[in-house]
Amino acid sequence: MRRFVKPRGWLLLVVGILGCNGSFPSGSAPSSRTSNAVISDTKTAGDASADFAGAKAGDEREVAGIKLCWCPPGRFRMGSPPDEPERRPDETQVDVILTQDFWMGKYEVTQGQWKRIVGNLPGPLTAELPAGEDFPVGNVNYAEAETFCRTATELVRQSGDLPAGWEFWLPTEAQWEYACRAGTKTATAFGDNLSSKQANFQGKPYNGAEKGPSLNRATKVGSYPANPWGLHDMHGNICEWCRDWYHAKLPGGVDPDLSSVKGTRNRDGTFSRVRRGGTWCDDGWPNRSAFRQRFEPERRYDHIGFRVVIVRTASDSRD
Ligand SMILES: [Ca+2]
Repeated sequence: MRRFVKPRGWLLLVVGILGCNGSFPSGSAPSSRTSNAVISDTKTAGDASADFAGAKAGDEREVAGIKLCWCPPGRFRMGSPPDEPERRPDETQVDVILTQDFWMGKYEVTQGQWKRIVGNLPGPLTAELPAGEDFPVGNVNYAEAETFCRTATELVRQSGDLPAGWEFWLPTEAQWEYACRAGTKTATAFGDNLSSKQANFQGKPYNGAEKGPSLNRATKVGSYPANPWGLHDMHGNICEWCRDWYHAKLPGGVDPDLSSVKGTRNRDGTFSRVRRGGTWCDDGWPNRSAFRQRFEPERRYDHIGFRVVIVRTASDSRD
């Protein structure tokens, strides 16, 4: 299992602000739905990997042919408020602090990237998921998505394009929602409603938005507007695997990572991982930033793919 590096000095300041239980003290909790807090990062002089880090939210770089956007450390309120239309009970809000900045894929992983890094596509194409270098990978199970991350890490280690202490991985659920929100507190990164002119989903708009097209299939990644940090298709197109096991209660606190903690059982006794973001075959409401879905890690579907993060790790070792 990946081990995170120890939080750096400024975390002490954050914990001091938030209190020992990680909750925001009365009066300091975010009250408007316009922005979340981004904590200014201070790179350690002499840090060998510092040059690899970004400077501000949305900075871009490319590694292994994968474009990435910088997500700074910060805190945010994960989940949806009680008055958000169409919200679900498993979205009860928690406060989260992410001490570790990270790179996140600007786009969903594409078929072209998969073929170049891993080889044959992991599952069949369909009428709704047609072939195309710039179309997302679908029909990929959780282990295969992990394999992509591991293989990409090894590839760029050899080429020297990825410094020690950084690895490709799937995002945690908290990282995913933090990046999806990109500083927003509204139901979506584009506001409190969503049109299928803004994201690839079935045409029924969310919360009174303008009606748009219903493609009922995947599109090339990046065909819809980016969120404030430069990330495309966090809402819609293909749904995205997260690293965590599904827990009915959202993980809060500091750097939550439930990838090794099995959570809520399915009716048949199995467990699911989390997937996020809605798809071309959903209506508008499941494309909200806080919407959560579960899926057993062994299974695959054409409308489920993933995007990568590059995170700081304590070592290059994995379990
Ligand atoms: Ca997506």
